[in-house]
Amino acid sequence: KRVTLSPGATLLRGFALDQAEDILRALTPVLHAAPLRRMLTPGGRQMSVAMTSCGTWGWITDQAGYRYTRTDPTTQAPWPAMPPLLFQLASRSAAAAGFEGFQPNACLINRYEAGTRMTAHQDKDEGDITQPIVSVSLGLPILFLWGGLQRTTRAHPILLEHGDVLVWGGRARLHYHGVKPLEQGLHPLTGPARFNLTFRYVKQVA
Ligand code: MD3
Ligand code: FE
Repeated sequence: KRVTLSPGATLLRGFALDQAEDILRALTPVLHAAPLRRMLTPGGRQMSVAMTSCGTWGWITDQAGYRYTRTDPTTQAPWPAMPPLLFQLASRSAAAAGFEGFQPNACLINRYEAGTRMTAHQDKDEGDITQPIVSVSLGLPILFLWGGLQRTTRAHPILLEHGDVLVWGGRARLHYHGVKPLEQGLHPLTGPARFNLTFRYVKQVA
């Protein structure tokens, strides 16, 4: 089922459901090569979500700021390659939402446990806001908070469940968003956790 949340924002309910186990299997070697870690915000606070990346570019934050890098600062190695299954899922999702030819070169992997949350933010480090972002939710459900173009706009809660895919482009690309703290639970495939994958196209001039 396809739901338009606002111009540019499409929820593809259950789009990744039949591939969920294969996706999680493809993530295992990635998480081995680039372990999940809780990074520091530029303000020096530890993020509550554990993150890592695969693809040409990975997103990091530390006391110097937010940015995309070609190497993982914890291993000094290039980020692990994006598994083709993930690339294809992201590209097919974008096309299903009207964004043909999406070729993500970064996949951010977020792992949530009970109490993990993400405060309202914009995703604007990619250098090309004409490209959409595709998000895939796996495991425990969470309340996603979808705001407006200003931080103060009241956010709408949307329940994101296992297998749901969201595509954000066009006018929705710079909307503020976050998630409520994850509730405790146990999922047959992910145990006490929720994984969120976000696929991006990073355009770097340097
Ligand atoms: C709306 N992740 O990784 S996914 C993030 O559930 C992030 O882990 C959340 O926000 C999560 O940056 C939300 C849905 C999402 C992702 C990117 C967006 C919504 C978006 C970019 C622009 C607008
Ligand atoms: Fe985000």
